[in-house]
Amino acid sequence: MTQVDIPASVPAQPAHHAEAERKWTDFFTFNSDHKVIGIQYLVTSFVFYLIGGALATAIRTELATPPSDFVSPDFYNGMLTLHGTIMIFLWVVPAGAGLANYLIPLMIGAKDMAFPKINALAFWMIVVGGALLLSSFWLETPQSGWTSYPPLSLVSGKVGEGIWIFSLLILGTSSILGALNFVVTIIKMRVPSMGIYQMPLFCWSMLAAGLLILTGTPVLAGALILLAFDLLAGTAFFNPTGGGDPVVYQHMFWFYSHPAVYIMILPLFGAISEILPVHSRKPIFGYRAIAYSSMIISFLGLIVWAHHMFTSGTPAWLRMFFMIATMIIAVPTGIKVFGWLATIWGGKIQLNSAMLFALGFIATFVIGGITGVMIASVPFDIHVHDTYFIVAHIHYVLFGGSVFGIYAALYHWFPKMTGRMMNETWGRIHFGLTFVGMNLTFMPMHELGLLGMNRRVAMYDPRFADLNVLCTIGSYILAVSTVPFIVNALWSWFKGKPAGDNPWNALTLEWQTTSPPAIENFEGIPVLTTGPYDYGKNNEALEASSDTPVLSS
Ligand code: HEM
Ligand SMILES: [Cu+2]
Repeated sequence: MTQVDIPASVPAQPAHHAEAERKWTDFFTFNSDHKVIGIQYLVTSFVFYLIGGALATAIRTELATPPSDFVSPDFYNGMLTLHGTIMIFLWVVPAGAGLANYLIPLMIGAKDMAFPKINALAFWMIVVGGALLLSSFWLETPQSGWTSYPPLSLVSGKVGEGIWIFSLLILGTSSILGALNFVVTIIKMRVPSMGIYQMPLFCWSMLAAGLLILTGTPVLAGALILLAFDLLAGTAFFNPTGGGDPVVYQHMFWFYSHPAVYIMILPLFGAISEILPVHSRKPIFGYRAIAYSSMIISFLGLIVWAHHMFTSGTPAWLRMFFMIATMIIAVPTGIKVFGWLATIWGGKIQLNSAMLFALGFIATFVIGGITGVMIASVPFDIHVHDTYFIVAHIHYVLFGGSVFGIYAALYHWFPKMTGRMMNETWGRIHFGLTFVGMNLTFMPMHELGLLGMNRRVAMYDPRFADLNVLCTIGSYILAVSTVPFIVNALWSWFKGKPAGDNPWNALTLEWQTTSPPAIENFEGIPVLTTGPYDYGKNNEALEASSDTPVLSS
């Protein structure tokens, strides 16, 4: 990164210290401060993670033995549908939005998001959509999985399916409103001294994710509205008994839902790009390559959806196109991974909890990426389609790529958000249990899939029993692993060691204000005096003391 010239005169701004301190009750109101909203998103999505995780544990308990004996088959389908839906739409996507809300204005030196009220609205829509979805437990559970393919979804119960559709429409709208805010804020509200190439990589990845949300989500909304008409008004867009085409639904659904994996992972790619340089005290390797690769991933992500439909009667020539396009995504992703490895290579690595989770993120995500290239290959996919190999792949990508990344980000930015440090010993225990539990749960599923165990089943052939026991033990370890995190987070929030403003000696702007930041973030307009990743470059003093100011106000 190059040094940025300091403008000769900076307009004076009144100080904001006079404003009142934050009250805990603020978190239960329609508050438009992006920091409150960020924490609201993070806490709410974590609660949904616990609910989705409890369902996963129940699913694995059913699958511990071959017969279907723990819950009724209908309830099993309901749990499966809700587990997938909650994990994706109420945990990973909103957790990314929470990080973005908290960090973007701080990282670019802005006072708030571009549209603060819309921002608050987007958050509260998550609560409404989530509550609506959970109400299905008391009314009727949706039965047709998180993909809700017709014709099954048109015959498996109007109430449950209707709840599922409307809750997803609310969550999708929330996501669009959030993305609008991220994109406009990043483009319009950077401090004058921050050019697009002085922007932290997290902002680049949110720009890419935001554009993807704005392109893909309306198509999902279209599919859901048409599905609602078929379900409730007797039209036949997708209903084959009336002449509709169910495959059109699959196209529309995956046009959103394939990019959705990048919507989930891009924010965490960004977070990892922030965390690695700080905790290895080295500049990021290949800033522009990592920034552009986010944009390329987001474009390619939009043109590969039909790899989910290799077995839905897709003609061979079209399969070739989608196979090659899918495999090409491995290139920009590989650029990121090699950039990260080159960043930590030879660095002064601090193996704290944030860094452990970041390294766990890379390790597990790479495994999911490799199985991704395998199933992108048409002949292999035809063999493992709808088996546990796919379940293993989804979870390596989404657990490895999302959950590890979210935890890494929470440990890294917790001191900024609360002004206190988290306990490292408990953090390491949390990491160890999560890493072992995750691999024990999902690694055997690769073999189960190759042996031919179907996904989405409550009972199976007894020859699969041993491997399933391993998966179930792993899932119990995962359930237990959240306990040290919850205890640590709550305890540290109130009683943890005070963190100071910049405990990691980081260079990005969010660390150059108080922890937690004042209501309008900075006193005056911050001015950049160093690039975001200039560790060990022209500021030796920074390495020595945490209080060296790197910006003036
Ligand atoms: C907490 C640990 C987790 C466990 C033990 C777990 C376990 C499972 C199991 C057993 C299934 C059923 C597979 C089947 O029978 O078809 C499943 C499905 C699914 N899981 Fe998880 N899961 C976990 C976390 C997650 C996370 C974090 C995500 C996403 C962010 C996720 C996303 C999904 C999705 C989308 C499906 C549906 C797959 C399908 O449609 O076949 N899971 N999970
Ligand atoms: Cu896909």
